Amino acid sequence: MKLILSLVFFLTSFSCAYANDLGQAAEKSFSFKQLLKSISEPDLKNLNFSFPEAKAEENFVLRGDERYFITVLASTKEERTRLMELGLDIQEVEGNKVSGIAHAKTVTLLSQKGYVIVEKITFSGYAKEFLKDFPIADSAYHNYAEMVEVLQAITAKNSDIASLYSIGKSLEEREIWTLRINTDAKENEKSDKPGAVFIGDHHAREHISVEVPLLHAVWLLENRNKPEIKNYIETLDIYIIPMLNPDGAEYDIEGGKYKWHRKNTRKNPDGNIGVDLNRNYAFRWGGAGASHSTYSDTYCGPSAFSEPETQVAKKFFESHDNLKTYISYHSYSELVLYPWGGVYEPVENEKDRKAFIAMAKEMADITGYTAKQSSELYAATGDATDWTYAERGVFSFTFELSPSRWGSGGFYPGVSILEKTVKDNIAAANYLLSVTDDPYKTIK
Ligand code: 0X9
Ligand code: ZN
Repeated sequence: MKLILSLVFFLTSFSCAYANDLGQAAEKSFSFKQLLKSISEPDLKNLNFSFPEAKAEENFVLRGDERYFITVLASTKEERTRLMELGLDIQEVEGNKVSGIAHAKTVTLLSQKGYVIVEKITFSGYAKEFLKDFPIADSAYHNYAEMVEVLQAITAKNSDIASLYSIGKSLEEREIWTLRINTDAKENEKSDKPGAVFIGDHHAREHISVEVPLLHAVWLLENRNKPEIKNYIETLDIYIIPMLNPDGAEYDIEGGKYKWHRKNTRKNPDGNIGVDLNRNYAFRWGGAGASHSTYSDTYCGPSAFSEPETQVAKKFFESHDNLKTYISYHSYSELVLYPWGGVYEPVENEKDRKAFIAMAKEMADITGYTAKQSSELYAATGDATDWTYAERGVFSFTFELSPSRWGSGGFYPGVSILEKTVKDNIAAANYLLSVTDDPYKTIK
């Protein structure tokens, strides 16, 4: 029975997923309200498959996963950076404790070095044996095919100002889709208008970082006639890339159970999977806060820009001279971070530093998040936003979206958190659009 159901589900989703024709997609329409409603209250009854004996949530231990969520004593940013280098993927900082994900080998290393590990837990999660999708309770989140479907539909409906194109392929050859909003230029055509970029999901398991830019795109196009939005659309060049790491995102949900997968799906020569895309950019690559161990979640890769996904991002930023602002979405912790991330020193250029702080504070006020220099958390080299600022002069921010803690859901907070997170972050992103014409006006 399970087999038949899974076959029916597979065929239905396969035919939907690959109905990649804009015309067909246009028949389906997605409204912001409807999407928000569906992400707030997933309509389990209307899904075209049923779950005979499966419960909504079923705990299990991820078999074969040698990682732990640990809490270690460490009180300074220097100590936190050192922990990152030893392979701990820090997620939370509270007083003299830091928590994050560590491979068993890192746990041993930390103990040998005398670090005090005060808590160590194995992963558990939702199990759904026959889905190749999000667990049912989180079905409102968009997987790759569903994201493409939404992007196609909204582009088709707004084809006078929106274009959808691939800026390159992932390692497993998935297209990295980009929705561009520009009244004059389409796809790769040159534009002299000031540009804003929003990128989600450098990190596979941070699925909420896909929802925010995706829903922002829907919202912008739906509200295109509001005077303020109309003005942004007419005067700016807006790029929304909701899923930079599609292979990782799909791998994380494959089998309907979360794998806590962060990196891309590179098979390293020793068999360990993945390179951390947010350690793979070239600026100060491989230094502070990056791990050179393939088993670590913060493995920076064999060389800078070794990965197709970061190469695609590099090419994208290098081929557009007009880009002024950028948000790289991550989760979780509720932070608005600005450069530098790789060193503790502040940005040298005073005007830039002041503008960074002014913009970050404003966006933190709007979202209720906390603004700080990235390296206050821990130093990490090879991240996206240091590179885009250093090499391309783009005012670049890393957002750590909701929730604030592992205990409130961490990477997998469920659907209840989505509505507020999406709405607050659309407001913050719109603020960034409002200053993209001249980021320095924030300090005038
Ligand atoms: O470590 C990262 O790549 C980002 N945090 S996450 O939990 N989403 O992985 C933060 C990057 C910010 N940069 C620095 N702290 N340097
Ligand atoms: Zn991240």
